[in-house]
Amino acid sequence: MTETFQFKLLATDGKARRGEVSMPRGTIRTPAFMPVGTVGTVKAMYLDQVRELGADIILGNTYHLMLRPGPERVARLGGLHELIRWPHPILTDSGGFQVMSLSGLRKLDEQGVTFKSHVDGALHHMSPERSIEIQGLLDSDIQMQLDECVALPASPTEIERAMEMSLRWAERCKAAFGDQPGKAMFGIVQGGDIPHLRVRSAQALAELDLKGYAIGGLAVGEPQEVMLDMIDTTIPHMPFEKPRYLMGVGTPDDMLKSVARGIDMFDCVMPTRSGRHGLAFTRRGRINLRNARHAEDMRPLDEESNCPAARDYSRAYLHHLIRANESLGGMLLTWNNLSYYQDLMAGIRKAIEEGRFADFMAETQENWARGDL
Ligand code: PRF
Repeated sequence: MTETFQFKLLATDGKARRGEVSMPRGTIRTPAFMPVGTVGTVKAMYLDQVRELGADIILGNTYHLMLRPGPERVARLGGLHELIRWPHPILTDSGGFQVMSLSGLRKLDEQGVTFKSHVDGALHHMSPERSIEIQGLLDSDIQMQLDECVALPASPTEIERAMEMSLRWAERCKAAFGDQPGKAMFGIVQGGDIPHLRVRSAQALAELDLKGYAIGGLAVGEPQEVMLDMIDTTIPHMPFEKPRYLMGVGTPDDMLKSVARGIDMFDCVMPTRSGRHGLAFTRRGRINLRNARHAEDMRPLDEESNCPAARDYSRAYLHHLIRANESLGGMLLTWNNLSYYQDLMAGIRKAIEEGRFADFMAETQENWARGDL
């Protein structure tokens, strides 16, 4: 642990990187997967479990927490870490993306975004400065700039306008954040699926000399190939010595392919949300526990896993729990999925350290392709 926010590269293997992001609340081993704890809970999990599975950091959402329980209240209660009993680092997303995907009415202009709460319908305004103020009240360790993420497909004019405004918002967020040595504010590269806009965004953000950088605006409706092309286009223009975070990604396959291109951090609702809906991620690919073929299958998901949810419970029971809409079904599958995601990241880190990332990636993909046990 350190007094100041730092990123150290420990090893590289091709473009893949093994590193450590250190800050007063702890060290994040990268490549890292950050479980999503939108409203101050990683749904269906105890945070002690989340920690035990190997998470060094979790994510929270400015949008949700500003509506309920409210940032000033969280601050009075001692901050988010204290409230939710997670003393390790927390990254908060700025709110722009969630406003786009969740709130009804919204108006977006240079000043910020006006939106209608999905909780009680009240009107709220969020400027870049207010987003940073809220993230400060939450006492977030890694704060994200306010940005505008455009869903694809979109017109070049629209993508460029949103990207340029996000750049101006990055400057305002940087000024609002000021000098906080133990924390970080990350910029977010936008630019949709247009290479020269991605380059422009990455270069302009690099000049702001922020402590880390995210790639946003991907996994928003485009094919995986386009996403990977945009990562390849963007990364050469991002500072080598700073952490790179691919927002809202992804599947295990997305993560392997992105690590191979130089990404250090990920977050995604996939393991948690799809777990609650009956989908299990395993060494041998995905298993949909809703499917009738599991109804009398007494085998566990994966007897070789060290996660009890994967090793000790029958598929027949998991199928029953999911079909009956029982909370334990979602709890067990979320546990299995987060365990799978964290084990995958641990495997990736070890492979990079040992200079065999390409082989690890090929073997992992072969196992998925072989299909269920
Ligand atoms: N911006 C922000 N959060 C995000 C995204 C973005 O573009 C994405 C896109 N995949 C996920 N979360 N602020």
